[in-house]
Amino acid sequence: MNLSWQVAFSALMACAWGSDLTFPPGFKFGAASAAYQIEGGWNASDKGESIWDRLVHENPEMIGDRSNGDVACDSYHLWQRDIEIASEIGLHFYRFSIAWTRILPTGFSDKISEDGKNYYNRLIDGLLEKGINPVISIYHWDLPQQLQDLGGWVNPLIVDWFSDYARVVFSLYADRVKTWITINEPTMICDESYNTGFFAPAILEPHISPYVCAKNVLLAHAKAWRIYDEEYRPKYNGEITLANHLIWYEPLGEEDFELTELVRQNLVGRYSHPVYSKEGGWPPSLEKHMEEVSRRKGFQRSVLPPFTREEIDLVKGTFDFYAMNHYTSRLVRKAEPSEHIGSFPLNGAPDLEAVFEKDPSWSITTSHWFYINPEGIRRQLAWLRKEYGDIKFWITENGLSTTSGLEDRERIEFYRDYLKEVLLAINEDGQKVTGYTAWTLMDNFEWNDGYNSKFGLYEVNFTSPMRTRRQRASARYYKQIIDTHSVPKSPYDDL
Ligand code: PNW
Repeated sequence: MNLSWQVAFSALMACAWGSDLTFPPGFKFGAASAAYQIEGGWNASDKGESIWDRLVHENPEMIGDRSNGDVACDSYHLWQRDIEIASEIGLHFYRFSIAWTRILPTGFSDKISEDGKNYYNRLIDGLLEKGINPVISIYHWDLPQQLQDLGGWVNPLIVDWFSDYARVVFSLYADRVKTWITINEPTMICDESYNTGFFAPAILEPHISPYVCAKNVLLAHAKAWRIYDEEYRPKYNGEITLANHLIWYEPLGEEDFELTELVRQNLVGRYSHPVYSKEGGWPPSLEKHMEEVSRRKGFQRSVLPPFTREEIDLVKGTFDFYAMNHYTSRLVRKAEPSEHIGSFPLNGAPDLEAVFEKDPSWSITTSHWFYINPEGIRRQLAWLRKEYGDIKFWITENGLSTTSGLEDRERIEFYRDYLKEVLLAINEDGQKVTGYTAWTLMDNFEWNDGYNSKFGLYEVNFTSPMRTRRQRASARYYKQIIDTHSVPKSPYDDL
């Protein structure tokens, strides 16, 4: 069968086994990765040290298998193979991140590394040669240690340090890269890290830092967006936004509706309202709540630092689309008096007196935090539209962790079920979802889980010096999704 016949036939089959399971014309599929998780070459050439280099070397006990990203998938050397597998799947785009310390070894823009610059030049050109669009995340958690020593994300000067770095990256690659993510998942940078102390920079300080960090991350994003908008968009006409990690929160009982809404404002709203709402600034309900909590705790001012009028205007509207990373859901209930409340955003929200639970119907995965609830992705999209209007969405991450094996039936079923919900959002709810990104192209260093949790469409053999990549059944299924522009039956559906 030639390709167009194959597409028509599969679309017909898709219609036959469910409602309309085809994606709208122009819908794009890709896969994602992040520099620290795949590159290795942690001190190759003049690369500087990042906060993840420091964490894994000084605190190996914080990583499940006591491993690190020193070599990881060795993409620093094996990038051609990465392009090859992206091309085997037929990806429309490949989302990867730039290691700040590979481009700017000191963290500052006084010195640009030739080797670092060339590494990403080769990767970008190689992808384009294969017809795969590069999508760049400028920051995916690997802050230069030197900047951390100066306070990192809680020092307001980081707004300039980050935007200087972003300008360097634009100046090097904006001629060829048309889609940009400034910062990946502020909630992991500001909440998960400071609330647990287990995420780089391994500092436990849950009272002040998450909120100061949130403000600085938003200002840094906004400044970088405006640099692109003013200096690069006129020439290259690309698109840029930040990527938010969204857990879908449902109320446990009817009495928990209002609390759940406040929890959503703390995760989604705190990083979205300042950017996507008409009025800008913090979500009003959260701002009011944090003022009360701060006063109750004895502070003279809110721990959620206010924006000035100028800052509100700087941040407001700094998006071209909404980039959503989504994996999992939680049920929310009010904490009992003196009940221990786990850390935000996964287990609870102490400042909101909320406890998070799992619905018994959600199955568990290899990652301790990850329960499967496909409906969550559609409900999350609906909530975002209710809050911020009819904006354009890209799913910039979604995928499943497993332990091992090439016949990964669970991953196929995960993609089938989550993509069906994305289709319902598009076809039934009329949402403008225009792209979907599988996390991840190949198994890689999964942060605190090390190499124990595998999210890859390709398996990587981490005991071989060649870091051999082998195709999983899910990679073939994802290729079929791309080729047919629909959600086909899983190969296991008839078993
Ligand atoms: C994302 N959670 O992180 C990151 O962008 C990736 O680097 C990471 O490998 C991937 O998802 C899988 O974990 C998340 O706790 C980390 O809900 C934690 C959560 C979600 C996403």
